[in-house]
This record gives sequence, structure tokens and C-alpha cells, in this order.
Amino acid sequence: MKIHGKAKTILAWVGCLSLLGILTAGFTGFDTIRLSGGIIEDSGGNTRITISPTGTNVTLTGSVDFSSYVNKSSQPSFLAALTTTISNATGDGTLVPVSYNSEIYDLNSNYAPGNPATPSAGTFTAPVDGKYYLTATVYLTDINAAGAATLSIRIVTSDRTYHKYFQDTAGLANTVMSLSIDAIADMDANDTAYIQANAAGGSKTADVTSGNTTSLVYAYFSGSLIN
Ligand SMILES: [Ca+2]
Ligand SMILES: [Ca+2]
Ligand SMILES: [Ca+2]
Repeated sequence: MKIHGKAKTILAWVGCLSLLGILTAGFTGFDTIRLSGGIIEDSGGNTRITISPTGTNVTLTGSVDFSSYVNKSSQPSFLAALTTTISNATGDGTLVPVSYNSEIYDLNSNYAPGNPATPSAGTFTAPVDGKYYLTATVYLTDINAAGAATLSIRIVTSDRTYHKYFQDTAGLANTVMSLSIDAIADMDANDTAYIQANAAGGSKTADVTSGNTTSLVYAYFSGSLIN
């Protein structure tokens, strides 16, 4: 192993270290090696770890094997629920921005709750370019279509919209439908994602319904950066 930068100075100072074996001597508990930047190479001269001079990035080159779990406590990830019903919001085809007003968790503070009174959409903003797993449900009640009711739930991102359609062929009064959707969305930094739903084929009686209690969630929106 070859070490560049300030680490070289540190290793010269820690004279008891062996570069031919496992580095154990001289380290106890949470001792610190402080680098202002540099690279660590394997015995073949291949760069394996790069630490940027600014101290903001560490780049690992090649595959990385973890023998235990990896807990990424700041990885963008959120879960929000709708806890207030949006009444008489659709049924006539109106696309409703779903408000998901109550955050259950928001690990990197990238989710802004919506307001069911307006209604305005609960919106996730991607902090970095990446692939984001997004999933949502809505619970539509009081759908009174004269004939067939067409329903949809959509994930609306800055670059594209993901649609999922359903049809209630019976067209019964007071029909209820639970709709769900998911996608692995390609998002750029500062792209947004929110949920829309609608019912068509009748009048504007349909409600986007919340759970009975905060522990019984009928409508939720969640997402996480996966890659
Ligand atoms: Ca938030
Ligand atoms: Ca974009
Ligand atoms: Ca209603």
C-alpha cells in the first residue's frame, strides 16, 4: 500500500507502523488520522480511495463489500401521510394535487408537506442527481359515476409523469377505490416529485380520504434515493 499526502507524514511519525501488514500498532480507541487530501493505493499501484482536498468527498474505486449493515442516516428518504380528507375534490376528471400533509420521517429535509385546504401538493425535491424509488397510495371515496368511472394516480416529476389507470365498470353510487403507484424515477438535482389523482365519469363528489387515525394510514407518499 502506498499513501500520499499528509498521511505519509503521519506514518513517518508513527514509527512502529508496518506497511507490510495490518496497521494496528499505535492505534487505540478512536485515534484520528487527519488528511487534507490524498489517495490510498493498493500494492499494484491502483487508486482505491481518494480524499478530495476540500474534505467533502471520499471516492472508493472498484466494488465495495460490506460484511454488516450500512446505515446511511442522511440518505434522502421520506414518508408522509394525508391526515385531512380533501372533500369533493374530483369525480368530474379534475386532477387533484394530493397534499400528504403529515411527515412521518424526512431524513434529509427534502420533503415539503402540502395543504389539504387549498389543496396543494406535498412535494419532494431531489437534492442530487440520482435514481429515486417513489411510491404512493390514495383512497378515493364517494365516487358517483353515471356509468363507467375512470380513475388514475400519477407521479409527476420535473422530467416525466408516471400514470396508472383504473376502471370501475360498475359505476355504482358511493364507489370507493384505493389506488397505488410506484416508479424508479430518474431525477436531476432540484427536480421535484408530487402525486396527482382523479376520478372521471361523474360529478365532483369524490373525496381524497385520509386515514381514521394517524396509525391507520390510507394515503401515503414515500421515496428514497437508491442510486
Ligand atoms: Ca420536510
Ligand atoms: Ca430534470
Ligand atoms: Ca364527497
